[in-house]
Amino acid sequence: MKDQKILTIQDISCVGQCSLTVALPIISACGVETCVLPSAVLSTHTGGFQGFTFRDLTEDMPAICRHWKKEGISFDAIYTGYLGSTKQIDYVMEIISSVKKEGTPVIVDPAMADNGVLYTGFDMEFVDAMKRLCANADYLLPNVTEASLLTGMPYRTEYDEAYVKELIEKLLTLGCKNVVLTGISYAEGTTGVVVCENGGSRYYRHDKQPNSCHGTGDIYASAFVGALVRGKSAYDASRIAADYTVECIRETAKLDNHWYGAKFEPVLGKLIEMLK
Ligand code: PXL
Repeated sequence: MKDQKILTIQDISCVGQCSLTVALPIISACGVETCVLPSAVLSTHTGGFQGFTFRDLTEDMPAICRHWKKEGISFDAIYTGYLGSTKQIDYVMEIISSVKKEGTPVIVDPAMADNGVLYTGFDMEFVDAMKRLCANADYLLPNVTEASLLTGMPYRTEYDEAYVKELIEKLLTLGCKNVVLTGISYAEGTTGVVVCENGGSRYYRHDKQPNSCHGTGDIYASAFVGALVRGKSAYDASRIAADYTVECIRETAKLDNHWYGAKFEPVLGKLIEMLK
């Protein structure tokens, strides 16, 4: 295996099975050294807990980056997720350009919304800043809500291939190179991902689980990044990430009331198998 290390930039939600507490174990399980730049520290995630704490780490970022530059540190992939502030997005773009090498893929999960609404604490100014970050993405991984916010298209729960095609075309005009659009369902009982790579588009469909879980976007993006860095094509990485996410949702459904996240831990072994 090549000696590769990646950088992921997203928050630490101390409790909640999302962002860094998901990305670190999943990407590490893929056999890839995972370095982190925490964007914020929260007591829990913002999706259903009341009164969470939020420590914004925006102003720590420039000094961290200066130190890495002094040490000559660079990364083989950079993956951004939930970011803490609009100003932070500008810092993140500077960090990306200073620590990437030639050929380092940049994966952007514009983690800011789901089910038609922005997460607590975000506004349209944040969305506009996220559009600028998207221009730096080799792979952009939005769900339909995020794609509609980024493109200005109406959010729909029922749609056809023409709507999805237009979403992707408009996402590409932001300047990203490739798009993996998640949670695309054309028929009851199935869902999937549309992978648009190098101008070509393919759909990977799988069973839709009756339950849904918080944090599956982070599970998906982390498994995608791990598989991509392990040398899989974007389509194969998308497929593996989708199959693994389904396993996590199934595992969660075995429990009565695990509402705040998905049980990704017991099925990490399956992800490792999928990479073989
Ligand atoms: O899973 C995305 C996510 C990450 N981080 C925080 C969140 C959320 C979604 O709600 O609140 C803090």
